[in-house]
Amino acid sequence: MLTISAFQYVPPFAQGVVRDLRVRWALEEAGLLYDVRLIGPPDQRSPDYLALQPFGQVPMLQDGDFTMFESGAIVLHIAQRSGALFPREEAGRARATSWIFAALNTLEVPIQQLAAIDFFYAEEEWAKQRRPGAVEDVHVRLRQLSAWLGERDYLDGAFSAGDLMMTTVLRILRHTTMVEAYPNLKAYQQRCEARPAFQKALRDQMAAFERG
Ligand SMILES: N[C@@H](CCC(=O)N[C@@H](CS)C(=O)NCC(=O)O)C(=O)O
Repeated sequence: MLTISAFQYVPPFAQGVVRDLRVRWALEEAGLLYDVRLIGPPDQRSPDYLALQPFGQVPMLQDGDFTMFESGAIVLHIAQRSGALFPREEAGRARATSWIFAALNTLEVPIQQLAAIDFFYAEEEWAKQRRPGAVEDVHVRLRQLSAWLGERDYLDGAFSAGDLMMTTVLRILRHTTMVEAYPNLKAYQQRCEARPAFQKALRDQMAAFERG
């Protein structure tokens, strides 16, 4: 049995980008059924939850008798287990793994820094001064990603866990028009988000917030 953790509620700016979305999407692509453990701030601090996710964050995954944390590790685990998100041949799997890490490490870091400025520190003087540099840092990576993607539909051959992860990272910029500056990236994001598995994952995350 698979169980993931997700938040009972987050403010509107975070709805549809909370990182359990990646895991839900991967599970949907893999055709794996799962339960959801909805948590709130008291759970995040509880010894019980901290034993499963040392940082009190979502998501975590319980897979039978073991538990995992970190969305990248969880998506990789699901991809390895199902085959639905990874190519069959070793070289393709290695490249898809590179794209998962590129999304998390090379793209998400500057994107998250910009998001933190915009959502948490916008009124601070230091944030106003830092923002143009943070925007440029993101553009550097978006330009490079756009150049790599070119006319391709996906980052490396068929849709893979690397595309899944990259799409969820690009979504963090949805409060800006930065992705729109690269028409091939925007089309790529839309192509990936049009997948029924993504749509189901998004609906399911949002449904929890609607229930409150
Ligand atoms: N690197 C972690 C980050 C997880 C993360 O930042 N989760 C957020 C929700 S999207 C969270 O739980 N935030 C609450 C907190 O950090 O206390 C991962 O990818 O799983």
